[in-house]
Amino acid sequence: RDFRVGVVGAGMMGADHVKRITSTISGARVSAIVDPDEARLAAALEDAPGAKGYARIEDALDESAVDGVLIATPGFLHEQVLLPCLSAGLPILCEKPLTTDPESSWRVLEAEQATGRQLIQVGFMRRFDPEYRQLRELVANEQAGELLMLRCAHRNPAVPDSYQQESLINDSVVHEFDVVPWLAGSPIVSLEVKHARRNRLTPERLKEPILVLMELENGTLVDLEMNVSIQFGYQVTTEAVFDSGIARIGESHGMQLWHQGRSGVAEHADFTTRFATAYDNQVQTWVDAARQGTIAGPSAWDGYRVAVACQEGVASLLDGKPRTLDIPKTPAFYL
Ligand code: ISE
Repeated sequence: RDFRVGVVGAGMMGADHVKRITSTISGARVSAIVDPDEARLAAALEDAPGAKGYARIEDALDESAVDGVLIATPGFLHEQVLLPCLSAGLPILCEKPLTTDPESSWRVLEAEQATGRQLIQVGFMRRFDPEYRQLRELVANEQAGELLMLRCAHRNPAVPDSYQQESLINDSVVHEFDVVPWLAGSPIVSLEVKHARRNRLTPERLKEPILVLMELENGTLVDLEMNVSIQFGYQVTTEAVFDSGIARIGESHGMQLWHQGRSGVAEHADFTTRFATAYDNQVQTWVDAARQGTIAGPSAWDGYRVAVACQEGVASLLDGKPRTLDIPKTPAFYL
């Protein structure tokens, strides 16, 4: 029978995942949606025939209504949803970040280890994007030589009112903190955040764009332009510099239109379309693995490492000083 997924949080990402599981993912269906906001809950339930609504995850667990849980609440609520789901021994796909600081991530690691097996996959979906996978393969096979530098750009047209200065790191750069070491095959050892001239179109409470510099253990240098008021569209690109070549991913593609004196290709408006394939691949892979009692993507340990990078990233965002990352040895449980 189908794997029954409980989606917790029916905001933008949660609602998107409900539609995805219902229409695209095979072998699974949404059996429960959890959200304390009645209007959001009712809207999401319309996209999931047969699913039941709950205000609290505990109520869905008490009724044994789910075989696995997809957590798509805001990050600060993740820990309180993760812990009861771990106690129930359920496979979990947790949207990024795992939690919003290293201490709470560490508590989650301990709770997961107490269950005796890895139950958590973290929603760093870029690892499931076809072009990111191709680039990782190019790094590994050294067809163009060794990787020397990565030049990344992460641009959003605008951000919601809930987005704060720290969100530049905790909500946005969090993706590069996961995907860069995965691409390069080497962990981040230090980082530094610099401010560009302030974009006059950014909301009053924000100061951006920023430039994040990272150094990896193997000497690869990484620069990232993080920009959340670029207006024109959503764009995430990477240029990789090798001994004897460069590679670019995330460039605009699709139909080119010559019209009214210009030529061009349509841009994405937000991440739900830019990373649609990545999200589809991620959720399908999670469902297939969960049915076998395993995970097949970024682990809670990856989530912990990223939480440490975010903590140092926020510190550097606030005082401009470089930071080194102090990550403990990977526990045997996660090897
Ligand atoms: C958002 O939360 C995401 O996860 C997107 O992938 C990212 O591009 C955006 O900047 C974040 O706010």
